[in-house]
Amino acid sequence: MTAPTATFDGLTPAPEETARIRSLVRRGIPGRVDHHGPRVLRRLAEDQRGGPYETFRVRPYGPLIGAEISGIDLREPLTDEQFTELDRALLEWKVLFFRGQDVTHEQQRAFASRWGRIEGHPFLPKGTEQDVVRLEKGKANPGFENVWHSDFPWLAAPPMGAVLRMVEMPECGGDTLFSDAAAAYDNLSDELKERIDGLRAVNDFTPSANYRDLLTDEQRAHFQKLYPPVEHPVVRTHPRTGRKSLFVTSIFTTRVVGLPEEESEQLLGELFRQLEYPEYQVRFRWEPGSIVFWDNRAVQHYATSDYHPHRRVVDRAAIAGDRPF
Ligand SMILES: O=C(O)CCC(=O)C(=O)O
Ligand SMILES: [Fe+2]
Repeated sequence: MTAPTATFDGLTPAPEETARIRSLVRRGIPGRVDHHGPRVLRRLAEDQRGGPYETFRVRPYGPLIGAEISGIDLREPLTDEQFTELDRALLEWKVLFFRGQDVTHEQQRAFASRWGRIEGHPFLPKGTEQDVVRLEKGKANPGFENVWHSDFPWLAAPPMGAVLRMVEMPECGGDTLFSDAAAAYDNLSDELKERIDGLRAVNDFTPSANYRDLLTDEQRAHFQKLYPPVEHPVVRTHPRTGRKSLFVTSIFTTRVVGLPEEESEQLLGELFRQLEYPEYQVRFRWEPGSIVFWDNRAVQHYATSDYHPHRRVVDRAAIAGDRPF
């Protein structure tokens, strides 16, 4: 057998065509794979301690992100030892899953409050009754959180995390996915890391609210005054672990400060895409009694909207956070 040559079948691309495709791929053309093979999957910062844990069991769902915690009853107040270890587990795994927890609204609030003040939804009136917010989906109100995002990056100080409790499940579907934004950063080329170092971007709720028709014109104007567009770093540093992570969100980040529009769009597009690699993700399949606690400084999430017209109801306690740096 002789080896096939470039002209043998008329299909093998000429070397210059191969070079053209390679260069398109390197520059990140949507839909073309830009890198395959091993990825950098660092779960911990160099000086950060992971397990072992003594007050509960940990079952990782993958090597990088997401672990199920068992042997702990969330109806009871956490002991200091449990709190300290859960806090460490959250930093290690970025999202914690609990199953079979038959907790009340109050117990959910008490659990989340160990990490800080509970914040209601910025669009709802303030008041303790509404601190734990109910997200109710059904026939007339399909799920729309099916876009990669972190919560409220358009606030000056977005929440540090959220505790979400399943209240009413569709028969199937309605999974929630989480992506490790530090892994998304770690895997950028050195060239790209250098390019985005120190850049800031504008974050604004308006595009998503416009898109969803969530607010009347009057309400939108009111909230725009209350929550004007805010600048945050494109790469944020986790205040507890020191890890750097990508902090741009396709529905909320409108532009990179100081770049012409086209360049800003191209750069943001490339960054948004980084969160989509399955190696950085975990997908949670809910059950009745499931509770999920995520670190909003470390992950982005995506709630699948595949169960319409069925009902799906969750209660969410968001925990106050600091200004990203
Ligand atoms: O319903 C979910 O699984 C998550 C929805 C969401 O994006 C959120 O609660 O922040
Ligand atoms: Fe969310």
